[in-house]
Amino acid sequence: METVNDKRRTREIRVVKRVLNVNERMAEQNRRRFAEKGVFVLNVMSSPGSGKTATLQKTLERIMPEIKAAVIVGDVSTTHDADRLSVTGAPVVQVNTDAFGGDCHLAAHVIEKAADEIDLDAITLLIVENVGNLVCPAEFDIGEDARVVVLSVTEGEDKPVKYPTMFRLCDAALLNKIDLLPHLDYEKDKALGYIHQVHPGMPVFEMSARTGEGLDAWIAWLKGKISSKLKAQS
Ligand SMILES: Nc1nc2c(ncn2[C@@H]2O[C@H](COP(=O)(O)OP(=O)(O)O)[C@@H](O)[C@H]2O)c(=O)[nH]1
Ligand SMILES: [Mg+2]
Repeated sequence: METVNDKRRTREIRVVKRVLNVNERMAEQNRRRFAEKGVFVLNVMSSPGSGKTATLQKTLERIMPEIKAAVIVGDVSTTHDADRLSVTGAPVVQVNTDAFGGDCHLAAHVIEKAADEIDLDAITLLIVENVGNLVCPAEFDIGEDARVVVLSVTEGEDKPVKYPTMFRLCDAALLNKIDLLPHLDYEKDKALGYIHQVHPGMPVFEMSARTGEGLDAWIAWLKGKISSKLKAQS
């Protein structure tokens, strides 16, 4: 027998599915648009404070101007991250989700509008710094070519198993703030074990956005991804 609660649950599931279907269609449209323009899109996700902006600052400093890049950055409010990223010289569009209900993620239609503010003919890499959250952003395809999750050593070892969807769907993980390891009782091997339990074989780049350690391997991986997409298209 279906209870009132069961009916309510069914209705909620249908609504969620509908929202996600609409998002998937929009994401495919974005993907076609970016492919036509020869733009590689990287979706960077993590919990707040793990070092997305710091990592992107250092990454942009190293890859530009060889790779022409732009950034869309999402936060509930403020333009702090856009201010920090603009210093690199890359065009930056800040999205504040408090204008539409304080969403904890960037949906595909938001990326479509934000991309209108960028000259896609002038770039080969569009980086999206998603809203800080290990749950919602993983659910929303935005039309990206690669997804990475930043995980810092100050967050504890078990986040990959607590938030497995994020780690399952990402193509690589950046284990950030390794400069702090001497001051912590963080068990790095335990964290790596959890990551690979959820996503066997996932590339993990141990790095510090503060000292620059480990950035070369991450950047080589990113450049490899960009050139395989561009080669496959030409
Ligand atoms: N010690 C250390 N601090 C870092 C590192 N990366 C980021 N931080 C600091 O962590 C805080 C949050 O970084 P931010 O880039 O704003 O994180 P986001 O919220 O993920 O974009 C800032 O105070 C950064 O300076 C790192 O590799 N080592
Ligand atoms: Mg940030």
